[in-house]
Amino acid sequence: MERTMKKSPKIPSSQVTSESVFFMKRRELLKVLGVGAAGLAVASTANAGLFSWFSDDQPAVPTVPRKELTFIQPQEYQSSSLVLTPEDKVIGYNNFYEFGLGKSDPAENAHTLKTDEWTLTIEGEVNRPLTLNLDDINTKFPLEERIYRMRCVEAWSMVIPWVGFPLAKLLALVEPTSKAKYVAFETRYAPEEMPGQKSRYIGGGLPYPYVEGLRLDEAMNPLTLLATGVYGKTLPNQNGAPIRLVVPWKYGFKGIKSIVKIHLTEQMPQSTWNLSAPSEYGFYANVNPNVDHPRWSQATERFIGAGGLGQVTRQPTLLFNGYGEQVASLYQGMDLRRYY
Ligand SMILES: Nc1nc2c(c(=O)[nH]1)N[C@H]1C(S)=C(S)[C@@H](COP(=O)(O)O)O[C@H]1N2
Ligand SMILES: [Mo]
Repeated sequence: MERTMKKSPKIPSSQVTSESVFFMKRRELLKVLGVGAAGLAVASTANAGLFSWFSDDQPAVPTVPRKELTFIQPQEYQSSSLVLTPEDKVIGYNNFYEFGLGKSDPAENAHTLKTDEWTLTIEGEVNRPLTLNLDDINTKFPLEERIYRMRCVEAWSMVIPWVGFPLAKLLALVEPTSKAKYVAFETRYAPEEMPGQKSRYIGGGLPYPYVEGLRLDEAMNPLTLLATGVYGKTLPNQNGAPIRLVVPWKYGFKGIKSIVKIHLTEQMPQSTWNLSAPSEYGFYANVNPNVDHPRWSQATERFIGAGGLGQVTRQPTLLFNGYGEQVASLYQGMDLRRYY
């Protein structure tokens, strides 16, 4: 079989952290790394980069400027009934393991990712392979704002106003061949810019680059979005600049960030969380209140809204995250317990 994805050697699952368990405090982490209090002074010079990652007094975070976007607001994707998660939480509470495992790590650290030059290649089972540069990514497709629910497999959720374009429009340009059954995605691999790709302590021992996949019909569904912006501006790095996937009826880990490659294939592609813990994270990952994660219930979720820590809203999880009308037919006759 053709090998399309570059992968790190497989790490035994005993050494892999699972999405929600591994939250080491910086101090504990330094201990694990064998850096004692006395070692810190020395380490701070020798390992300035590493030390600044875990230092308790955070330096000022350089922010990458975000540009205002121009977009339409189709009525069907605006919602009067959904309460938006405030912008500071959408861009401050993230999962992006390439920059660390804590929820604030991506916002603090993702500025090291260079996004001023970028190429996105679409290849494989297509008649017209294509490489887009950053300008193409930002201007080739008319942008829409879409307010979507976002449900992380860790049982928290947000409502996010993305800006982007349907993946189907890009796929139409490259013309999938009759052999194309799946679409594989790959995040940029640049260990010098993404320290989690270099260190298991930072990146949780996942195989990198992060990869994901969809069935072709899922990829063609009108809800499936390539997002280039959020809250009216270009994406901050921590949310997956310059372009990331959004599949609102699936768990958040399907929404691969900072994509450089899209590869159409005949075979079901691999996906990072499935590779690291196959019994916990499936290929389909459809949001489903009736199929629990082996270690926690998926029946309810913690909505991240305007309130502080004391005002947590627990709400029922919705089948297909509330998008059943648009997507349930894709899974007709499939046992969703088996194909989790
Ligand atoms: N490359 C990459 N993409 C990723 C992740 C990651 O660690 N690396 N985390 C995923 C997970 S678990 C979630 S919940 C969403 C979070 O997206 P957000 O931070 O924009 O809310 O990104 C997904 N995409
Ligand atoms: Mo997630």
